[in-house]
Amino acid sequence: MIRYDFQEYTIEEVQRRALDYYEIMKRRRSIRDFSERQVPLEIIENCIRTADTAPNGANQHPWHFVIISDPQKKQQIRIAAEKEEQDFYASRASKEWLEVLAPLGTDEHKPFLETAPYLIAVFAKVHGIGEDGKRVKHYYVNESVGIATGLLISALHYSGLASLTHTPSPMRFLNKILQRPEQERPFLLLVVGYPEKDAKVPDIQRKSLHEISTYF
Ligand code: IYR
Repeated sequence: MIRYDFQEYTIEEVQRRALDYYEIMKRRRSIRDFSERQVPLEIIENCIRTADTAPNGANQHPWHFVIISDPQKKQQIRIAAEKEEQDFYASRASKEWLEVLAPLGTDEHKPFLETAPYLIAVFAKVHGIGEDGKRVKHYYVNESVGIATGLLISALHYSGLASLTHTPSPMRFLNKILQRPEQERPFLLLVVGYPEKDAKVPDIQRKSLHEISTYF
């Protein structure tokens, strides 16, 4: 064990920081109208470093991030994703599912997969591989990768970039295109960049505190 270097603030500072962070984060929106504006790779790398600070099962870091900026790879991903999405919107999604999606205005066209400067494919390592080639069990994989992805989205937004969590389903095609091993399960595809000048977002509201919480 080593001593924890906790950063202490006065309670007034803590109050201000909590509010400041909320003020920043409440402006985050998932966007679908991306511009082609380029973003330095270093920014993406630092946000991924933040993701890797996530608490995770047995400190096994059961995640892998693939950063995609190559136009050919992006095109391959778009073609494969749109194929799945065509099936999804035409037949696989239930009527109930399509009804709740309607206010978001989504469809099977995913041009942003080629327009945005980066796609980050997040993979969950379902199990590890030991030096002897045997399986190493991983713990709380979904929770860990979900938290890491949340931190990543938050870091990207705080840095000043926009993102979209995109989940073509099924998305096993990502293993093939991105040459990832079978024990890595695609978790989601994050689209990252700047919004187009006149980017539009659905007119939807967040919930109030009393709707999402209870106190004892
Ligand atoms: N994966 C599809 C459908 C979709 C599903 C949910 I749940 C959303 O919140 C948004 C979209 C798509 O990306 O269009």
